[in-house]
Amino acid sequence: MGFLLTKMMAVFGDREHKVIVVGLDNAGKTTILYQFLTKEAVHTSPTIGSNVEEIAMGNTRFLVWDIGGQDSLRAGWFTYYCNTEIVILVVDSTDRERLTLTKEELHRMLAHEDLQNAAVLILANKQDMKGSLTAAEISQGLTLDSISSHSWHVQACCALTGEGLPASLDWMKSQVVVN
Ligand code: G3D
Repeated sequence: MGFLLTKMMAVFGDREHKVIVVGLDNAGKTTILYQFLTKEAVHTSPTIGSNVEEIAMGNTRFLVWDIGGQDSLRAGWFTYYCNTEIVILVVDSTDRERLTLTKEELHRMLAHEDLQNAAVLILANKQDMKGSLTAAEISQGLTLDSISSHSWHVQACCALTGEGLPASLDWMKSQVVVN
């Protein structure tokens, strides 16, 4: 009976998938979430909390937590990890100086046991800006190739226009369907 119920819930998508959006301050987290809500997906409920939104793509529903990226808030990221299926790491592709700091935060995060089964989507944001690093350069800077413990994907995007975001959502959907 339990199995049947689980199977039915999977078929009808009657389950929310927890997503956390992380990244340093000014990376574009809030702008990306806003794009998701207004253009790429259906906003199914008004703001649940100051930083939680539910978005839906067909039968797939994501509960998205936008976590602040300032120094004082980064220490508390781990409190959001439990049951997270997807981590979206937003990177300001023009911020070369802080790429190493982003790399350290990413690898620290992935070492946390509560994120053992989470997939990671790295958004190389602000591609519209002159001199921005490409997705391949961001990938190299974050040493993504060294990550074998988690499913990951890097996507170039521009939060202002929404470019790259539909592909991101498709990847997110593929991850929760797989799991
Ligand atoms: P955060 O939530 O990660 O702190 P925000 O970041 O979403 O508040 O974005 C920080 C600033 O970057 C904002 O500018 C926002 O408009 C800008 N931004 C976000 N994404 C992009 C992008 O893809 N391209 C460009 N050119 N700018 C972007 P302001 O001026 O409001 O501080």
